Amino acid sequence: MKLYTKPGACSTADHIALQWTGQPFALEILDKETMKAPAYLAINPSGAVPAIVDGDFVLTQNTAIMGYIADTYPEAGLAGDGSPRQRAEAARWLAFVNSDLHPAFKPLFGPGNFIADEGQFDAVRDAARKRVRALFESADRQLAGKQWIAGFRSYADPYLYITMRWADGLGIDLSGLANLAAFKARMDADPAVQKALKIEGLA
Ligand SMILES: N[C@@H](CCC(=O)N[C@@H](CS)C(=O)NCC(=O)O)C(=O)O
Repeated sequence: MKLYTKPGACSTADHIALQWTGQPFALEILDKETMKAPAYLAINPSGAVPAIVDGDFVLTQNTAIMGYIADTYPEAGLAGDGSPRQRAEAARWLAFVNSDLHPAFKPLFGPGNFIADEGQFDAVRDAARKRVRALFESADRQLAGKQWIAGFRSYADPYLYITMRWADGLGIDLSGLANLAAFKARMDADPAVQKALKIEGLA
């Protein structure tokens, strides 16, 4: 299995998930130019990461890729113990990160994609910061008394972790969210996380 990633992007979450499996995999690290070059557009015409290629199977979309990794290596427990309930919990929190939290950052990364008037960029960014903070508050409540967002370690955790790194980089106020801070510290200390970050040049 080969993963295409861009350092620190949502694809780094898949990289961490693959490291957690302990299984061999290949990695291609892209940048903003190679992501839009013909060789990669042949794999993902939208020029976005992540993508994986496994033999003749090409897969895009982060949640599908996480599911594929989890199903390929069930012993890693990335979707829980295989019971319908744990699979649903893992999928629920993966969806929370991919469908709610990740898109909430988009106005911060590119306000011009949401409004043409540059004079309104700060207002768009402020609204996005509030939305992101509210979503992290909800994750913090979920993490009360838990080490991992689904209640057990799953593929949702590295994706949540990557969004926390984005929040750090953007200076989003996460003060007072102690459960989330403890989660981030746990991930920062994880050897597989450190390995993935080092390989992507982020450590
Ligand atoms: N719906 C896609 C979104 C993936 C996505 O937004 N990827 C970002 C990086 S986190 C990307 O590659 N954006 C295109 C770009 O940076 O040009 C998925 O879930 O995989």
